[in-house]
Amino acid sequence: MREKLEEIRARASAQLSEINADLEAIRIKYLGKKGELTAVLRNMGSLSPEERPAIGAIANEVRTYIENAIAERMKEKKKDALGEKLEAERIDVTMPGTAVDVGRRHPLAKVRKEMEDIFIGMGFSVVEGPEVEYDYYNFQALNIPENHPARDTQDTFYITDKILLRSQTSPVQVRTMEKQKPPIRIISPGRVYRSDEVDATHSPLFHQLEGLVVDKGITMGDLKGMLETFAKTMFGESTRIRFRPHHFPFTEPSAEVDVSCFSCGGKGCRLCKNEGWIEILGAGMVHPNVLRGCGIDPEVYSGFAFGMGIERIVMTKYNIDDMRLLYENDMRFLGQF
Ligand code: 2U9
Repeated sequence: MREKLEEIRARASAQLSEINADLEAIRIKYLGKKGELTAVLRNMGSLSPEERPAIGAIANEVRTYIENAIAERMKEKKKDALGEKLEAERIDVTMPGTAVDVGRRHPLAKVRKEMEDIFIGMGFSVVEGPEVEYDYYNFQALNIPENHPARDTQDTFYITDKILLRSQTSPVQVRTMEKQKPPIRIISPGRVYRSDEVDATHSPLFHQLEGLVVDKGITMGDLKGMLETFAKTMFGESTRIRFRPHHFPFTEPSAEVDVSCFSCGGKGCRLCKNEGWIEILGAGMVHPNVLRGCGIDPEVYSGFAFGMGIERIVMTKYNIDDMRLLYENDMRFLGQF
């Protein structure tokens, strides 16, 4: 039996030293319930009482030997596996990386935010409102009754006789005046709609930013000073502004406002079409009819309002000659801003 045990130890040892030794199979083969060593131990009963302790000691020693050898090999295998993993996952930090496409704001959103920040800095609040509006808020409350010619230049999309897509963001100011007593100092940016054919300078959907200030003693001088500050912040410190008389139904007096060309400084160039000036917005003193209609007494309060197309500002600022580029979502174009 002694020889049998030694033979088992030698065989197990040889098998365990093979490179691809299946450790679990070896464990079962020798130490498992039906294993060879277990079988030997089970036969101990056939030995004489004198022989038993010595053989038992050897059997235990062989068991410990095999157990330790298996544990040892297991450790080695784990170490090898880790080494292989590290080798396989080795990173060459000198290889050029894969560039990640970083998103950015659309130029319309970027300029809108820039404009909002300038007005917020001057104490304005940003107010938004519905794009689907009542005829009343879009036209009548703005001193544009039925059959007024301004309804042609601001023709929009009708949902019913009385409900339409707003052609300007002015309804937001009307709603604010109805709800809130002066002082009022708000801007309302957002989408507006016009029944226009698409071309390089027109789109049935575009964006406006309008502003309104109502308080006691507001004058055209306040409007001019505020717009000058806006123009200098938006287009550069050396920018000047100029008012040209105009007519809007909702303001009186009204003006169209130009900024000195920020490309040539006013001398005349391609950007300003040799004018030296670029038209950027319309403005005026809020018409008394409009104030009265919103429950504000024009004998006590006065106000100014202005409106500008955000597309026009973006196109001027970045020298873009076709408005459609702003809506086509071509990354080759948008990636430049
Ligand atoms: C209220 C009273 C008056 C807003 C104004 C303009 C002048 C103007 C145009 C600019 C280019 C529209 O996008 S555009 O085509 N807007 O010229 N807008 S004054 O006047 C208001 C607004 C609200 C209650």
